[in-house]
Amino acid sequence: MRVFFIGFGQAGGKIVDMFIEQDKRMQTQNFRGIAVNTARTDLMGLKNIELKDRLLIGQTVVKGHGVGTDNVTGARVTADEIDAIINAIDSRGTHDVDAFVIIAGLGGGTGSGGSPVLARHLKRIYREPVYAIGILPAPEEGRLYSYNAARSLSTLVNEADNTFIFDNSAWKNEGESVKDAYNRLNDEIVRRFGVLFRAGEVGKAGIGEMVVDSSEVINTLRGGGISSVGYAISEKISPRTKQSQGLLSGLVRKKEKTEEVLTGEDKSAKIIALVRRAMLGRLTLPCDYSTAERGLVLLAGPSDEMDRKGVEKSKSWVEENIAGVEVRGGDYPVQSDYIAAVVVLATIGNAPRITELLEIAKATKEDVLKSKEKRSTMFDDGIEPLFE
Ligand SMILES: Nc1nc2c(ncn2[C@@H]2O[C@H](COP(=O)(O)OP(=O)(O)O)[C@@H](O)[C@H]2O)c(=O)[nH]1
Ligand SMILES: [Mg+2]
Repeated sequence: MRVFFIGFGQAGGKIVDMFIEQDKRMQTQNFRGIAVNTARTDLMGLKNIELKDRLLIGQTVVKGHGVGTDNVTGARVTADEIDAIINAIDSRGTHDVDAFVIIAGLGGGTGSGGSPVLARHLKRIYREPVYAIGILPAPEEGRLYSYNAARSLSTLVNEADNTFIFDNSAWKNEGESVKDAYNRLNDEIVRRFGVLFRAGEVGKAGIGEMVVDSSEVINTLRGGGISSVGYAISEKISPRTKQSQGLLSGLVRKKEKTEEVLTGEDKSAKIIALVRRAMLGRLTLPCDYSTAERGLVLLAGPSDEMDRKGVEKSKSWVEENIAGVEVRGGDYPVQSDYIAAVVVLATIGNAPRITELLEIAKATKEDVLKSKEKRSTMFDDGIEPLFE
């Protein structure tokens, strides 16, 4: 599909920058993107998004220095300057776009406050679906980040057509700081969602066994709410094996049939194993997959590694394991030495990390209120103030 990315805030901008980089490297034209921020230095740090596609907002309020962790200000300046943001998107072109994807770290200020506001306006203006990829903060970043993320997420889920979650805390290693992990985490994000959002694009490598098109991605995400994504990659497909297979099939025509049957089964088993690994491995948001309403299975790799039966069987396996019965999927060829499998668990019913986040946020809110009360009663003992 063709995706228009909007990177909101620092994390969002960096990740969109990487999607654009991937599109350049792969010489495809599936992705378009802009970055929006209140901090000038964050925009300057980007490499692949063109200068004219980096939009600084809130200048009259924060003078290019960013809103810090104040997501209420982030939301306000976004609402105030929504016309400038929409203009920037329009001038980049939207006529051939299949979906909008807003990306933001939900624990900060600009992306946290701005992305739900932008989602609401995009939905009002365009007919195409508006998705979000929201990044959850790690608890070590402090309670304010969790509080921000909980407020942002509960708003975003109502505005976007579907919200994918990537949980920083589930992905950073023990003992590693979140900041040190950013590059690696962003790489993980771009790989997974790169495969997902390229679904349905016919590249140089030909047409798949079971073609998926963008409407299948869109139908999978129709239920809204929160979704999580699994991913697995095969071992490197050795070019030698490929060559000798080609040679064999050319030389030994009569034997070909039996060999094809064997290779077919091998291929199929390989695909099923890969899809299982994708769903049972670490998800972008760790969650109970059995609560997912819908599923999508995507395979990307060299066309001679693809197998219709393998795709069908892995779809059935996903269907047996999730709550709902709708599992879509297919494959698309890419020139690569690997096969990648993506499983989208759409509209999940339960994720411990979200529950935890909401609890932290509730406690934080109560503490904020209590400390306000304390301040107001402390001087409440009869001393007259200077003025009322
Ligand atoms: N995965 C990832 N998370 C990030 C990155 N940069 C910041 N974050 C996280 O995103 C959240 C918001 O930070 P930031 O994007 O700087 O806020 P904003 O600029 O005010 O929108 C925090 O929880 C950060 O830990 C990044 O490059 N990758
Ligand atoms: Mg920042």
